[in-house]
Amino acid sequence: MIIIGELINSTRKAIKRAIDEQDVAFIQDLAVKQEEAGADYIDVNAGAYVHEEGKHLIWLVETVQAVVSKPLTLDSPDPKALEAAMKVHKGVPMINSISAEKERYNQVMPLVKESGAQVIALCMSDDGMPETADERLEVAKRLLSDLDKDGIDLTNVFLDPLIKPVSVNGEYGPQALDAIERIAVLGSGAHITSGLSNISFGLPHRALLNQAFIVLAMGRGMDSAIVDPLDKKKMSLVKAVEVILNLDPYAMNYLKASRAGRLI
Ligand code: THG
Repeated sequence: MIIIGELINSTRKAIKRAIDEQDVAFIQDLAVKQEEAGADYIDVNAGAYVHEEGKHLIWLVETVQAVVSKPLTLDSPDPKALEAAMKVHKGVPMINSISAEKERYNQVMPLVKESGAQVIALCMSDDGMPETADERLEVAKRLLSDLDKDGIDLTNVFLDPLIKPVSVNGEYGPQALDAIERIAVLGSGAHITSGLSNISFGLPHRALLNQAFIVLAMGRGMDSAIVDPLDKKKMSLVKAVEVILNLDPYAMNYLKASRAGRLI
């Protein structure tokens, strides 16, 4: 599993405060903790600042990269903010995100192409947010075809089926899982990721629902997730599922995590 640590997101109150007060130590502590917990990428999001998103995203990139070696996931729908953040990012980042919306696709595509960055592609088009697995699959196929035509190596692409809360509609769980499986069996070479904590929005014991969902989604072919990596139970379940799906030959990683006292 490719884990993208989600915690440095300005929609969270603590992060908004830290950005407002330019609290370097707070952001850096959270970055280091996520890397130590096993995050492969650290997501940074300054979306709470409508007019100054680029400026704050640059600050987040510089602040986080001063203390971690893992690449960052630049989380913004705004091509200008992405471009500004990419200029200061050391090494190749992941872009979060492109979509099948015409304007966004055309504006973000050159950034992906020129940089060779990895990119999250949202299963969303100008027709809006997809409801059913069928709709997600159609958008996913179109994205794969367009990205391929534009010369993007599909192994650098992370399709995001867009997870919606089961508290809003009971069918959103099954529909998301079906979409994951049907995208996985296309065998395109692209990864599948999602901001899976959306699944539990509006219900108590959210961590429990997120844990259940990540196990089910891995079983259907999801190989990446945008999550809170400080949740030890979830990270332990990921390691256990990797053994069961034979994604961790000879349980090497599992045994290593066990010896290091990281499993619960
Ligand atoms: N897909 C992609 N990117 C994404 C998302 C996605 N980026 C943003 C989001 N969804 C994933 N990241 C987060 C980050 C933090 C939280 C949830 C998702 C979070 N939320 C608390 C809540 O909703 O209750 C906020 C509470 C607080 O203030 O701390 O922590 O789907 N490609």
